[in-house]
Amino acid sequence: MAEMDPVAGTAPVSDLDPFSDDYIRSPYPFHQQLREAGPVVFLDKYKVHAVGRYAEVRGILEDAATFCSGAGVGLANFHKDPPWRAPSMVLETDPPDHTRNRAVISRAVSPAALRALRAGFEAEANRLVDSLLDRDSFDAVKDMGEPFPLRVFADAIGLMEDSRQHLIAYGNMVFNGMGPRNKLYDNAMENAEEVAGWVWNACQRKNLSPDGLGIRIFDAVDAGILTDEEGARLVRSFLSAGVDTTANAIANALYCFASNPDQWQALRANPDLSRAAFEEILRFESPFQTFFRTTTREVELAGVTIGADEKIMLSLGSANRDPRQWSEPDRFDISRSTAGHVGFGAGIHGCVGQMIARLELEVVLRALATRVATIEITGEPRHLLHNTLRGFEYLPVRLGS
Ligand code: OVM
Repeated sequence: MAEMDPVAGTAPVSDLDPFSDDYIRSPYPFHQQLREAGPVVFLDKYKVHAVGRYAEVRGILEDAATFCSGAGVGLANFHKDPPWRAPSMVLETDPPDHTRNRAVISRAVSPAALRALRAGFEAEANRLVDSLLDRDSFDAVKDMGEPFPLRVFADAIGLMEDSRQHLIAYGNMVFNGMGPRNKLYDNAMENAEEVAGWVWNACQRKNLSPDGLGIRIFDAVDAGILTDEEGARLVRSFLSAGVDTTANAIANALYCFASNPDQWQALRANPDLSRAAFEEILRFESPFQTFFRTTTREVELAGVTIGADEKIMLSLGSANRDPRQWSEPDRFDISRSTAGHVGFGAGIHGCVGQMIARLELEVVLRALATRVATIEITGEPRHLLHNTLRGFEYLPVRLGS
């Protein structure tokens, strides 16, 4: 226990560092320490509170009036430190603006719009898996996780073709930018101007295909609900949130199945479990590990008083493996009930693109389950060192027919 800090209040003070290399590479033992230290702890290194138990994580996500997003959902408090980019109009806003803006996105990703995408997503998943099948070895990240959303998701949005690789760099900026100003933050921002410039250009109405989802945002501009700049900034949310997340989910999926061959055989035997399997992948290896909220007033949480305008770190990855909520949480089991996992968040900010993510992962898992007998890791994987996302930098695998 470190010395009492005035901001800590009565919370146990912890020297855990969720942004250290050790923690990032292997977070689960640290999650356990976080949960065992108490329902609310104070991270001495960053001077913020943190929650790792399911009940408090979920409770905070569902109380957006007390735990707001408008001051940013990373470590930085926008009230004190101005953000590196114009704030997101959904992620980093509160009602009533959030409600209005989210409705515009929801309309663009309607069930009918998504139904129209399925056949194309399936064809690309089948083509990709066929091209990788029986290769000696390939990189699940660079050869599968990244190319799939860069093709199908970017096409669905109606994005221009050239230089789409910038989306990976941009996702890195957005998600590493939610952490402290460490080396991961600085490395991600290295090429910030060029990458953010490309993305901003890609979000403009004149550069979006007339038959994609992105241009639908501009219907709200035509209706006088948003300005042109706001329309582009909402399209930017698609590009920020929709690529790195699914890219990491695909690599994490291959890792989960390669290291649990019995579960792979269960999916092969019943490919209709693909959708359920994705939920278990999200619970077990959540691409989205941490999020912050900011208190709108002094609040008492699980007996700890937290001051107004203070940041709280929510460990989604830890909540998804809290033994208070899940039986045998460290077992990957595609037949378990995953209802209530927080891999997509929860409450008013719950992932607005989750049906697109589910569609992408379902077709990928189905393409694999109907073609691939064995998934093997063929070399030493390297976990991604990243302030927010969990995934791989390098994951060599072989798919056997
Ligand atoms: C956004 C945004 C960025 C990153 C993540 C996200 C998970 C949204 O720009 O709105 O949602």
